[in-house]
Amino acid sequence: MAAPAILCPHCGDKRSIAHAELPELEIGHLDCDAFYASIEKRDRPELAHQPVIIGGGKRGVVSTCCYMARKFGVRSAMPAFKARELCPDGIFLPPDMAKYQREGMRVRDMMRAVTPVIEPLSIDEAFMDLTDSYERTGKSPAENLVALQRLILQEVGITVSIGLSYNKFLAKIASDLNKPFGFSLIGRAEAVEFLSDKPVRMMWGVGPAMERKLHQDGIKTIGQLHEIDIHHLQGRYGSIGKRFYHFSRGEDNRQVETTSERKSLSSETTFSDDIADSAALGDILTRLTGRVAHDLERKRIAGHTVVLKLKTADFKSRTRNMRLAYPTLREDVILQSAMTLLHREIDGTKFRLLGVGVTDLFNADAADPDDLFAASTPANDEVTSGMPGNTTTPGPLTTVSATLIPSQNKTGETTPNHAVMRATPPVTSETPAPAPAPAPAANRPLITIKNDLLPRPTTEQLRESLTRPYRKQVKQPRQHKFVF
Ligand code: DCP
Ligand code: MG
Repeated sequence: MAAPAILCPHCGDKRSIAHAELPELEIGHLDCDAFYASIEKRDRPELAHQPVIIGGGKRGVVSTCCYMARKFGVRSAMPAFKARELCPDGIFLPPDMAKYQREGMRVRDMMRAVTPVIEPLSIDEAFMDLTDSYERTGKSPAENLVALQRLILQEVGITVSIGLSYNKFLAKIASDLNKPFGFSLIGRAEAVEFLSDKPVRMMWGVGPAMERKLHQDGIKTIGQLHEIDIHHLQGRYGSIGKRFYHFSRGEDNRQVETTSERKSLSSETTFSDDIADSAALGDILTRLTGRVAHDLERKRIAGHTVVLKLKTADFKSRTRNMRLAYPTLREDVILQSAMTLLHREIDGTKFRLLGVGVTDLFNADAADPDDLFAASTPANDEVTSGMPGNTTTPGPLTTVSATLIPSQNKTGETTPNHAVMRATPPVTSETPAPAPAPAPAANRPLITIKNDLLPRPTTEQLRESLTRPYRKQVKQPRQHKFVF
């Protein structure tokens, strides 16, 4: 079965695709071609036949370039001076991020019209799950994708490349096989052979460090991994070793996860000049954290883990996490954790990007239990929780006996709750306190806890309280065969 033939906008050739498994391939990956450059060329038809290079401004790095410029050897992330040497007649343009965001969203909306199950990976690419293609549209996934490719060309005025396969790993590889304006398929029948001579770097999760390690072990192709026992791969490379085993067999059971399942919320900024100074970075972090907290409040969600993201002047990414004792949407708590993470990274290195966010999301109702922030009441003067000041309206109170674990850091100072979970876990139903010898009743410390918060919810209960949009969508795999 062949998809409808369409004309290539570059050479005018008729294009057609055929594959024995075509009706069964249901996972698509779409990636816009030379995205920023294509948008600029669209908007300036006089540049249609010129090599266009985006970037190379103050920072001096190429963001991307059109395929014509690539013929001269110009590439993304290349220093601008090198791009100028390779392509002296190239047209260098500054990026217009707002425009690219807008156009990226247009493409995304068009994808969503084909299937609601899309998983964006970046501004110009996304996975699409077309499992319900026949039921929804009466057409095969391939037919719908070819129509989408043509529609994006007509409506947005840029070309995109599409890969279609039976899983995400292969769909993403396929979309890159025949750029620009490509449409490639990888079926079950040829997957293993196709992968056999491909470089290990092609595998999802293999960056420069893992590639080096594999090369040192004499493994250059995915086919070589196919020959190695799973236990050996796991022993040598850890959990990713298991993935190598499956990838080399063309196997990948990751689902296309829709955007309705928000996984994190963050804010980041790229500086116009690289920064190493601790105070300057701290100021920026404070501002970004304010934005994150504001968004959390607006969306009524809370994060259990604070994430700090840095990119060094030479483009090395550093991501640092701190798991909190409880989900929070409090700006001060997020900031304190993020600052701790930031200060560990300050060593004179110059950074070009700083970001902060939270992940491991919960409904705000499950966040920041009031007792952690409740001040002692006049009736319970002996109560000390070691927590910062009261932020809640006092409700009906009950007093319970409890063993108080003072929250102290290494220097003996009392510290706020969230950032010290590993060192000194607070009393929870999941982390029962060790039972020291009982203190005399008169000296026994008390914790004041709001009545309606007892007993403390378990992690499972907290998770259960997630609102629907943030809960992982479990897709039922489509049945291909029936047993009678
Ligand atoms: N980008 C960037 N810096 C990089 C890589 C990419 O600013 N080092 C930006 C510019 C790209 C956009 O992200 O247009 C999308 O990235 P892609 O990797 O998809 O690259 P292109 O779409 O430009 O080209 P391709 O046709 O190879 O997808
Ligand atoms: Mg692209």
